[in-house]
Amino acid sequence: MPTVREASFDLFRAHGMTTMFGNPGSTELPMLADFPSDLRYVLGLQEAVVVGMADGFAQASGRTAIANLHTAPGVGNAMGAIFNAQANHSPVLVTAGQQARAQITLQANLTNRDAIRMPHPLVKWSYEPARAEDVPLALAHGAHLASLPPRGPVFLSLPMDDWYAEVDPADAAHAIERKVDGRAAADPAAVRVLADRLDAAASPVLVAGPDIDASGAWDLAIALAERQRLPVWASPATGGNRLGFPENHPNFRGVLPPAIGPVGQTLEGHDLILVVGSSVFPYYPHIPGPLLHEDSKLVAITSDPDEAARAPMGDALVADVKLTLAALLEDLPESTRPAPEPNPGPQEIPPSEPLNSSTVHTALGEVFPEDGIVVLESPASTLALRNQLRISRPGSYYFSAGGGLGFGLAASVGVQMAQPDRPVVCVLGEGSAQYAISAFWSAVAYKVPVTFLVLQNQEYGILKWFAAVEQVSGAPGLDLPKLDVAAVAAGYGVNATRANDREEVSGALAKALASSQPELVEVPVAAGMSLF
Ligand SMILES: Cc1ncc(C[n+]2csc(CCOP(=O)(O)OP(=O)(O)O)c2C)c(N)n1
Repeated sequence: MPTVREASFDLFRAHGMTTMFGNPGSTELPMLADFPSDLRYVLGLQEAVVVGMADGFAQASGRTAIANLHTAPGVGNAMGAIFNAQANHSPVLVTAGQQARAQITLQANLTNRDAIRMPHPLVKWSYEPARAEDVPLALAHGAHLASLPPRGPVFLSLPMDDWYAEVDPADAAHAIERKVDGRAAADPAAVRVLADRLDAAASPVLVAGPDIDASGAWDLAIALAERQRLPVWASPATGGNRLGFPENHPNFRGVLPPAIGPVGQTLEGHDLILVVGSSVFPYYPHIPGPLLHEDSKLVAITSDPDEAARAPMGDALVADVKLTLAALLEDLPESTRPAPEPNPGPQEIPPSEPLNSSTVHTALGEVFPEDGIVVLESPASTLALRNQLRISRPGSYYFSAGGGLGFGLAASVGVQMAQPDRPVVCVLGEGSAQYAISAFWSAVAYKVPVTFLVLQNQEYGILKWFAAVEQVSGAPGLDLPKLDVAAVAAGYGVNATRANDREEVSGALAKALASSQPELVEVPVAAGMSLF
């Protein structure tokens, strides 16, 4: 009879989940005993890093990733990262060890006494199996659910003595073999109606969201925009954990502002707004105004029923984004509308001393490889990076839709592990780097050759900008003098250097990109927001 452990590891293999991110404690050791050589364990030194790495790995590989945490305190440490994973629609199977069954009721030390409730409301499903022999089936349930739309994290609490129990081989084989396909196509009649509305519209526009990339619909979105001559806006950066459209394409207009009034104003003049693969909309901050101009109608295509249901305006079609765009294209003729105004491309940034973040991103653009990937967490320069780099290939941009800092540094390690043949550049503010700082250790330990670019503006720059928007003055805690990330990274074993002018920045980045080790370039930059 196979043990729970043997059956569970066979299940992981069957799902292609052969990389496990974790931070172990005594409650996890029985699971990890005699760890099989065909699986890979990636140690993170704090649980937020473990889940952040798994989030990046899941998104960049397109497969469910495992994050194995230490009972209640480990889950507690990971909560911010689990929040990010649900906002990113990232399929992560989070497991945590639990006290032995015989000692849960008496609440022995390390008992996660309300294990199932703890990660709510951030996970799609939270469970502790009723019997030890149910663990493989529960893991299968979790792995399938995490990868079904809307993708997202699930949680399993696993008592530490369960791994030795025996399971019925036939039951285990069923659990291991099952495949569940989650791509659901839209009703053809609804697609036909949408195609007719789009074709009949006088001035339609496309808003491209992250699920275009996640569902593999990149080329279809381009084909749709070109065939229907649609100008294209990226969904607001706040919710854009991935890009939905090439930002150097002639039809691309820019990134939508994230607040209610400005979104409505920006889309004014369009009688039909087609939102694909995004919520409507990831608003922030609160700048009120009409949701839409009175002459505008909106239709959203999303695989997430909740996104469809909670939208404050417009119609929605709940279905797989890729299948729906493919079906829509079949029903749509070449439009005779005039082509949209051409994309003006990046703005020239005048030289400044110290460097402006936009100039740093221009320098990055000069050396950024064709197949490069950016993982971004540099809040005051998010738009500058988007505007200067104009990333234009699928699977090339990752950002935290949840906004919880700590995603960027950790996720970049997972993204690079999932895409070992593509160069990954992780762009961080020096404040953001602190929330997952020990991910530098994992990058070094597993020789993950991320290029870290740290912008040192000695402040929480974006919060000063928010303070102005919110008309708040005199708030403490917004300055970060002399935070030396290069020195800290060096302490973890990262090759770290500083660059002070544009040539030094591009030179140091080119060198870092050519390295097969993690490398860090820290650049002192001017305070304030960089928008272009
Ligand atoms: C977990 C978490 N804590 C706090 C915040 C609030 N917050 C948003 S941006 C920011 C400052 C980030 O500073 P830095 O990385 O230096 O970037 P800058 O704004 O200067 O570009 C903070 C603290 C957050 N988003 N997430």
